[in-house]
Amino acid sequence: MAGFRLQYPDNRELTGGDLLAQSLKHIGVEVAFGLHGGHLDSFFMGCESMGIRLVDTRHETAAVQAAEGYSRISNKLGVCFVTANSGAVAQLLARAKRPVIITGTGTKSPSARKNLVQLAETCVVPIFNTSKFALFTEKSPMLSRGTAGELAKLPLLGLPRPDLILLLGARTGMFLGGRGGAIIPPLDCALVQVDCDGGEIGRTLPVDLGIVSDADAFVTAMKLKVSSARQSASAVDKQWVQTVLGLATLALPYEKEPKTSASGLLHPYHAVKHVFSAVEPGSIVVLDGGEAGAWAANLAMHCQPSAMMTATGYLGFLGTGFGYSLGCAVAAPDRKVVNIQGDGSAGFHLMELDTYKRLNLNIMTVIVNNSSWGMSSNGQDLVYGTKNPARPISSLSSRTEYDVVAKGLQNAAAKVSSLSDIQSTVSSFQAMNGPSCINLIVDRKPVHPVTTAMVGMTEDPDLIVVPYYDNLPRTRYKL
Ligand SMILES: Cc1ncc(C[n+]2csc(CCOP(=O)(O)OP(=O)(O)O)c2C)c(N)n1
Ligand SMILES: [Mg+2]
Repeated sequence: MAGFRLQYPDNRELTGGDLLAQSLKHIGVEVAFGLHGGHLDSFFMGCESMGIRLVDTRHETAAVQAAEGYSRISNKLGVCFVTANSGAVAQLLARAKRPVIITGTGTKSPSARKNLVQLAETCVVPIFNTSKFALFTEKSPMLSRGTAGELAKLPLLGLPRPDLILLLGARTGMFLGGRGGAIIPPLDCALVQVDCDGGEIGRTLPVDLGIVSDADAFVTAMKLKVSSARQSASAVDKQWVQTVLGLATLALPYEKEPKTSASGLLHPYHAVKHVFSAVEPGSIVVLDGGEAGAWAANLAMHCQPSAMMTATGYLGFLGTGFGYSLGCAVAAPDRKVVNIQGDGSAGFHLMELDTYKRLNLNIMTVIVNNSSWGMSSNGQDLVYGTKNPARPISSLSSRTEYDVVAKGLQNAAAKVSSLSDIQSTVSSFQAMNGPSCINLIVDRKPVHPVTTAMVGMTEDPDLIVVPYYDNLPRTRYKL
């Protein structure tokens, strides 16, 4: 847009509303449709000064449609305005049949969580935490015991997917299934994103409504708005809500698979499940590693943790669980911390076991040891299959004795390779005060579905496969 000279009002200072109105005027806008909201007053004043006609409706939806109708007939830009955050969201919520709230680290203060739970209960909206940080301390029938990853089960089960997702301080990207659409449906689902960082809004997925706001302030404002909206429309499919809340406790198909492989190695699902069934309720679970963390994310609920966090961050950075666990143990000395590692990720910061011992922290490190960079080698299998048998740099030594290293660092430690020893070892380590480490020997197979989803293997010639991130559309150049 070419520059233009600003007009300064005679009787008041220039506001942001003037800037918007004058910019609209400059691109030829003559009419704008909408409904009053206090946040918009400076814009209205600007429109008055600019001679932009304001047409007020009785509902924002009509204003949106009016702007569209106006634009079609006049061939000019159709403009509508809606007031700040909660009004528009309340309307979306009131219409949604299958709404879901996904919270991230942006919603964590106890008062905000209380407001959020009340809001979810009023509107009958299930709350899912992202796996980046999930709190399970609140008691509410609307709170899922699993993380947002549970929503990926819906299409697999042939069940309808959400028609509205409200992201509250939860970044899109790897933890919400990337652009692949496994968690956030690409079609027929309105996406509302609330984030205090405007740069996050729409960063990787197009949003229908973006709101730059502190998530806690937003929830408080919404609570006031929503009760009246909800009374006038109770569109929510309550049976669907119960179904999604039950996803976390659905039996997984691995339950029926043999507990050991032909070569006698433990199935990672069964091994990790046995660990968690002996872990004390209320513990904090920290997830690291590749497949190791993915199996543990499915199974941690067996110990009713108070919190669960994925340490690897949005870029999947391995090894950070040692530091996260240390921070958790210092913050909550009365709770046990379970530090889930792969044998690969364990190598990054195993020396922190020394720190754990010096501070005598109650951290139990579980190294889910498949003698490989499992997610890497399983990914290579998925992409190269039999076409190329090479599996470069994806195996690790099966002779490395992590438990011996841990003992040298004065942690109680054991190597465990049979199911019958898992629960007794976990129980005895938890009963003592101080750090411990279990070298849990498991099989590299089966491949966890998270790996399959993240690798995103496809023969589609229009896509470039980028394992572990979003596939890219293939750009073709004319030579
Ligand atoms: C710092 C860092 N380096 C490399 C990777 C790439 N990477 C992702 S998963 C993975 C394998 C992890 O192996 P392990 O910790 O043993 O867990 P497993 O998948 O075998 O359970 C690797 C190397 C990464 N995510 N982070
Ligand atoms: Mg491994």
